[in-house]
Amino acid sequence: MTKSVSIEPQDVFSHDVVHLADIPVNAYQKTIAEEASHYTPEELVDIWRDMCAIREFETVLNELKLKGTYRGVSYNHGGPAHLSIGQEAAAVGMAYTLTPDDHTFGSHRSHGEILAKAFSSIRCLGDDQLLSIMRSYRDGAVLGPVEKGYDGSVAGLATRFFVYGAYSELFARETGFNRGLGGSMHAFFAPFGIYPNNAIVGGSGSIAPGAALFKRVNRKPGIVVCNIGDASFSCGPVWEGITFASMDQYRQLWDKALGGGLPIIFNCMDNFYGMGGQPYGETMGQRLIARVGAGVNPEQMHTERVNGYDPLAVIDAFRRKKQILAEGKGPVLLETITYRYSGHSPSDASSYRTPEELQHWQAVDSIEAYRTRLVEAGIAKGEALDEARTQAQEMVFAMFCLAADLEVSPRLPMSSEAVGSVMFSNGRAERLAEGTPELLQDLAENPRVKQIEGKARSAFEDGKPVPKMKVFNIRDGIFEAMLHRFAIDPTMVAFGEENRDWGGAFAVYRGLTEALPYHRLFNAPISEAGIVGAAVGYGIEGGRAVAELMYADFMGRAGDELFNQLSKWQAMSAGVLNMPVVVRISVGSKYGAQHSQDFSSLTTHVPGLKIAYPVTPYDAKGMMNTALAGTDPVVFFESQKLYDMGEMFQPEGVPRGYYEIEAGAPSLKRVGTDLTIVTLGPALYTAAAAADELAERFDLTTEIIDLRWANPINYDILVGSVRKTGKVVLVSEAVERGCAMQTVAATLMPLCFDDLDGPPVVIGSRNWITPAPELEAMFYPQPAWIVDAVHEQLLPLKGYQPTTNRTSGELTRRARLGI
Ligand SMILES: Cc1ncc(C[n+]2csc(CCOP(=O)(O)OP(=O)(O)O)c2C)c(N)n1
Ligand SMILES: [Mg+2]
Repeated sequence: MTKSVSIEPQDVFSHDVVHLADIPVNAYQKTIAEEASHYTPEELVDIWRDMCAIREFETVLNELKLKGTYRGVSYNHGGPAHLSIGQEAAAVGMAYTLTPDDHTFGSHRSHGEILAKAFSSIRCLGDDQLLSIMRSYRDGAVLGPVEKGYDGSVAGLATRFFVYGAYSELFARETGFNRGLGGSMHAFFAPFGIYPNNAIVGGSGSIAPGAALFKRVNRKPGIVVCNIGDASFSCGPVWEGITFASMDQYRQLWDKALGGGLPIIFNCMDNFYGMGGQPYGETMGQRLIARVGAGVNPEQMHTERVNGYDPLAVIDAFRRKKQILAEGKGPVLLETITYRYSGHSPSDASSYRTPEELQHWQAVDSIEAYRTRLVEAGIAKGEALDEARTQAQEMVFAMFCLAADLEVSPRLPMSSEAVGSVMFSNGRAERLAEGTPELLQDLAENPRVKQIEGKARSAFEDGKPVPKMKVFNIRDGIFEAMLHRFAIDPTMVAFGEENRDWGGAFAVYRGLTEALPYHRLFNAPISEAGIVGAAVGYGIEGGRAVAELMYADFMGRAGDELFNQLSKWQAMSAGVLNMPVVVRISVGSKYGAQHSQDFSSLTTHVPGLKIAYPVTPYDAKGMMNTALAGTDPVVFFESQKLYDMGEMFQPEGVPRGYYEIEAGAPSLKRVGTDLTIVTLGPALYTAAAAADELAERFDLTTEIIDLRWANPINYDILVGSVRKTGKVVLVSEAVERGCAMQTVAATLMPLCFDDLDGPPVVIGSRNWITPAPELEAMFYPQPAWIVDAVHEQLLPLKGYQPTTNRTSGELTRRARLGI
């Protein structure tokens, strides 16, 4: 399909000037009297109480970190405490207008924000809803300690519940929201609309847009707020998240009924510092973070700077910005000015700022200033406000004491396998929501479906190879699996670079454009971090996303999203969250050093990812079916060399119907008795060629096992084979040093020690850059390398002349040189 937005020279060459609109700075100047229509006196006092509770929560932590004791209670808190003392008005103002349907994401410094959001959500929810949330959340594990002996209101109980759950989480207690597996910088509580905070600076910047995408695609109410610091605005993934969130297509090309631009506010909590670096005047050049909005879209992201020392100014801004999002004109950028009195962390000696600057901010402290305004406006008497503050402080202190008490709030026992048990959810979900998936056509009418219909499902017919154009190939296998799930799961979306009209970077998606509306299959900006981050946010919200990275070499561009986000959120949430996300990554060749590296081993090293690398159409379809029916993150590698490959190993060819291939199950591709070759990726075909030579020239039979999954791995079939043959070679196209096959070899060694004739031999690509296609044979493992290794390291082959040098001397020489 061609583009509907056409580009014409007479338009783009016409003389013009770009006018930027004014960016409001502290436009809000209302008095409390002028705000009377918006608040009851009680509501104005609630704002004060919320700020006081947050200040107390953080003060307890500050004192503990600095002195080890607070009000006579000693406690050694080993973990981090990035406090936001001074930033309370910004947090309360941000949260005040939000409902539980509005989802916040935050940073390493978000204790104040999550407390403020919880207090606001508690006010929105009825008693029955609150009780049901507290009783069902982790089967009442957090509620138990706080309801004992408490006979106050349900809202009061919920407030205690939240403060206790937060402290418990910070103190690594089983009674924390996530059993203490998240901790201070990652705390969240989804039932109140509080989504993950992120210890990676700017981490939420690429994830939160995925949450907003989920809301749009699945027609969910509410908005998303991405709370990140001023220094994070120089992080690439934040910019990528902003560009992902502001794509024109949401308004220009997507079904209008979905609601237009993504409903997201990027809220910069601008406290003027990173740790010691100063974005304002030192490490960045905008001076005004709000200015960034001017570069994003014609509306300048409706950007503005607001006074975050006045809670009512922030509330006013959020009220107005929510309206903009409701009109489909998002995203929005807000710069909320604030300041932290506390250090970045308690070890911070504040060597980067003067005591005078600190004093000047403390002199206009938001809590005290707001108290004065309430009293002067006659909203409440000073004594009543002080009484409210004391009550808040006592409640917070009591919850701290409960959380600090190891009897009441135990840690996971050291012998526990709890962490292991939540690394994967291992779930199965036909669909992640009810409803009819949106399709544009009867799939039987789809041109690709029809084309595949006429293809041979095996590489050979009557013993003869089927011509390339007529054989069902790996592309088709992935396509069939994806189409199947698209037709069942209404939440499923796919996106990436060149995913729509182009047909996916390597034509795997050809035909999907005709079948799916824009919002289920779309082109993303060239933003690998933005793409994988959005998929993570989409998954966190409960949707199924398939993201595509064009080349494995580009994984570094999405490094944090793959290694810290996609992989870790299930476990950091103690299993509260699932991550039903597949990241398809194509492994290149022929394009030289930066487009041809098999990086599968990088992801295999990362805990929390399932790694698939199918190299036959049968496996590609079955493994994609498994990935798309599961609830775990799967990194799905595909070889560009093999996309056209027909099925050579499955005697009946690739089934037309649905089937799954168990995660971690290797595949016996050829039976033999003299040698085992274990492969991952395209090395299967190299091994097959080597096995042919060993059979023809030396009368040896080789058992070939394709791992298919680099994680998990069921070793049974490998062990059975190696015990039988006593010799094993492991081959993949990843560079040899540190590749996943080294781990498999090291694991097999003790399992099969008594049966091995020699140590397992690992063969990978050379520890070099990938050279030009004409030279690739010196880099990727060749059949002769395998035969050479057998001869040199396992079983001398009579009369054989090796073509490469795999002697111990040569291997140690290379190691010494680091090549
Ligand atoms: C990717 C990354 N780089 C560096 C750090 C270390 N670090 C933690 S907080 C911080 C400063 C962040 O400043 P800002 O984004 O303004 O947030 P603030 O701390 O002011 O709330 C740094 C450098 C990190 N956690 N993550
Ligand atoms: Mg900052």
